[in-house]
Amino acid sequence: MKESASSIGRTTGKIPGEDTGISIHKTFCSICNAPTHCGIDAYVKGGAVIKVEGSESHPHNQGALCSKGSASRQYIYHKDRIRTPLIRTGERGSDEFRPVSWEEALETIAQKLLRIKEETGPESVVFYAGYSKWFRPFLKRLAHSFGSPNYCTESSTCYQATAMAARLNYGCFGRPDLKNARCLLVWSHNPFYTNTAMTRRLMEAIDRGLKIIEVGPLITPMTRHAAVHLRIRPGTSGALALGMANVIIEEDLYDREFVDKWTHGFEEFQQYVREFSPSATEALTGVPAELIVRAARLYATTKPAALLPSASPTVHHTNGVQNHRALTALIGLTGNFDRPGGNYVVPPTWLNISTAASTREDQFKQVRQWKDMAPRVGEDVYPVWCRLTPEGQAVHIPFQIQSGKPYPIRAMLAFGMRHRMWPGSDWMLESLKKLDFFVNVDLFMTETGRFADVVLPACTSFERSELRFWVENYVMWSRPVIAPLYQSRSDADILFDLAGRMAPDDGLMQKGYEASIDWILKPSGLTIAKLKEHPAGLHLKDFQMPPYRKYEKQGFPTPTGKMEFSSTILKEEGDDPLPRYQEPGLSPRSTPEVAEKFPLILTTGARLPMYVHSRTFRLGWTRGLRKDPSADINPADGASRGIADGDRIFLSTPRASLEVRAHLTEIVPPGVVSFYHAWPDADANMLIAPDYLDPLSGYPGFKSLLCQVEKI
Ligand SMILES: Nc1nc2c(c(=O)[nH]1)N[C@H]1C(S)=C(S)[C@@H](COP(=O)(O)OP(=O)(O)OC[C@H]3O[C@@H](n4cnc5c(=O)[nH]c(N)nc54)[C@H](O)[C@@H]3O)O[C@H]1N2
Ligand SMILES: Nc1nc2c(c(=O)[nH]1)N[C@H]1C(S)=C(S)[C@@H](COP(=O)(O)OP(=O)(O)OC[C@H]3O[C@@H](n4cnc5c(=O)[nH]c(N)nc54)[C@H](O)[C@@H]3O)O[C@H]1N2
Ligand SMILES: [Mo]
Repeated sequence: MKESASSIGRTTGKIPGEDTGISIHKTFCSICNAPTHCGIDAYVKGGAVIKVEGSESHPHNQGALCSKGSASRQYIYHKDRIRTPLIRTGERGSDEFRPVSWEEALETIAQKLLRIKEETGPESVVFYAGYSKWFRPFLKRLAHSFGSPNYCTESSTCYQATAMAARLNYGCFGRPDLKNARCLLVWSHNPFYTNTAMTRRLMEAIDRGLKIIEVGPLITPMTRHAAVHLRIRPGTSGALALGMANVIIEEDLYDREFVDKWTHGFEEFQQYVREFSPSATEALTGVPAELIVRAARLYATTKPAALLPSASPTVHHTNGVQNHRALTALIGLTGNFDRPGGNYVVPPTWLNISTAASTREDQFKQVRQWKDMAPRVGEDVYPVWCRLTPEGQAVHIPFQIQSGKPYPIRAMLAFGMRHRMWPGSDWMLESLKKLDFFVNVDLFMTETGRFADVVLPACTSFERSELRFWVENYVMWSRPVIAPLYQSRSDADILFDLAGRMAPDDGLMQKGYEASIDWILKPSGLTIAKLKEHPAGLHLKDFQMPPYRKYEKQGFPTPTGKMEFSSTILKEEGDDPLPRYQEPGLSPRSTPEVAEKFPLILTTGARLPMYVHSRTFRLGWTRGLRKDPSADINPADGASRGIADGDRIFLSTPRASLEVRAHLTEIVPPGVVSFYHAWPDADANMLIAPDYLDPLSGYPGFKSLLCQVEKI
């Protein structure tokens, strides 16, 4: 029934065939994040995409497609696409550019960057990638071949701090083994909005009896499936995790054998968590003590149990890394590390996506050792970050541009730099203006691009070839379904062309894009030639997944060879080795004097289903779903301020004030305001100071500060 209903719906009007001139090409959408990209069937006629559909043959999305992917045609054919390479002729920001040839643009970039390298050293040039991941290995390779340690990315605010916390505890990290888990502790993650294709497997697991514990201040589509929802005050994840550990240890529900044999620093940890009795934890987090106890028991006694954290909400706080260490400590405490149904360690294959196949991505990227280059941006301020994260700390770029210390930063070759994503976004922009030379490569002319000296047009995933793996043990080498629009080119082509001009000694990059991919793929036995025989993608059926409990043979890749409740690295660096809880920098408890004027807690950037950062605001279909910048406010907080739903309000912090609309909703708890971060006409990051950061990772406190709302 279902089959035929959907196929009738699917064939009306646009039927592939010789008579209609329509053909179907397999590709994938890359509007959101690499691990969650969906397979697409693109209907092409006369060199144009006339329709897109979720690919039923693709194991990741199995035919489904979200609101963003469905708007792919509006994305590809948007009028704001940059059409030619551009060189600035007017003042920075004036939007006066002259169209130039690729040859002129690339030669200008190469000459200018080589001159800067000669004058002040290769480290004066930063190589930067925004949210896009697919070309990053080539960008990092180019930076290192050029001699600069300063490969920096948007991951200076996303994911890497969670990886850092897990590395401090375990030396590595494991993904939830959903297939075998009986309990899932979902900590600040809303896959229904942010990882939609995964939710089918989640719902199947729930139907099989999987028990869900949800942690997070907001009500999400997950909440109604959760056995327990712990609605914390933003910024108190660490305290909650320590409170759960308290119950698990006091009630003797922890895995004694694992803890005795495989952990370091348990006594100190045990001593410390005594402070976090259920009632003390309730006072800090706002979660009723009885629910904390219930969740701790459920997680510790339902075996096996897995933790599903997110890439960012637990670390977008001034206490982020220690927060995240506290919650990942629960995995070891309950003996769920690298076990079936727990958190399973599978090394990444490509672009941080783990499958059964292995590649040489790391060797390809890190072509020069850190010790053979100047220190990275931020290395003096964030040494732990730099020990554990193979890139610079980009949040420090504006500080170093402004101070010139320890050495000047004079140029940036950026792919998708958007200053609005950084805390104190005006400070990032002011600093970029001080560069001698700034190049930005993007699909669209952006606010940041207007300040660049050279702007280059990149193309979409429909117009290029790329290598992509999926966790379902699936791989694809995509082929362009249409030629690049206007004069746009793929980022990889741009990078390999620049390598020819700027890194002539890099023999592998000189051989080109496909030769480099074949080199990277070598350990897997795959080649581009073989992948081309499978244009819809290839199942890695004959590949072996790694065994569980690898630590029993190899130990943990930490300094002690054990899971560390007390971190050797943090101790060496003079930081607190325990996952100690600290209040957010701005909170009713830490700064009561600020809270008098700004009594509400502000969390920025909780995701909306139809927007991905700045990407889909331009598209009529997605924009129509939520038109105006609006702050989610609990009806009680609206009522006490005389604010009705839809009213114009000021959303203010001690740093700035924005005019937005009130969206009264029970999704946010009383006392909390939630505001999306990337509205083109109301920039959340103006509200946040550029130095409101976690001292260990440098991550911004995007998700816990203080604010007030007021009717205009
Ligand atoms: N549609 C869409 N999908 C996306 C993105 C997007 O912009 N749009 N962005 C992608 C990116 S880059 C990322 S990093 C991921 C993020 O993906 P998610 O983490 O899934 O998304 P969020 O909505 O940021 O946060 C999830 C939950 O965290 C909780 N939360 C909010 N504030 C706090 C807090 O202060 N403390 C704690 N502990 N929890 C809090 C809320 O309850 C919220 O529902 O999504 C990716 N997917
Ligand atoms: N206040 C607040 N700020 C936040 C967050 C928050 O929660 N709150 N979240 C943070 C997080 S987790 C993240 S990941 C960042 C994301 O922040 P950004 O990196 O700014 O994310 P995007 O807007 O998706 O992408 C940046 C640019 O890349 C361009 N682009 C898209 N595809 C391509 C491509 O294939 N090639 C090239 N060259 N360019 C392309 C886009 O058009 C866009 O202009 O924001 C961070 N900032
Ligand atoms: Mo992110």
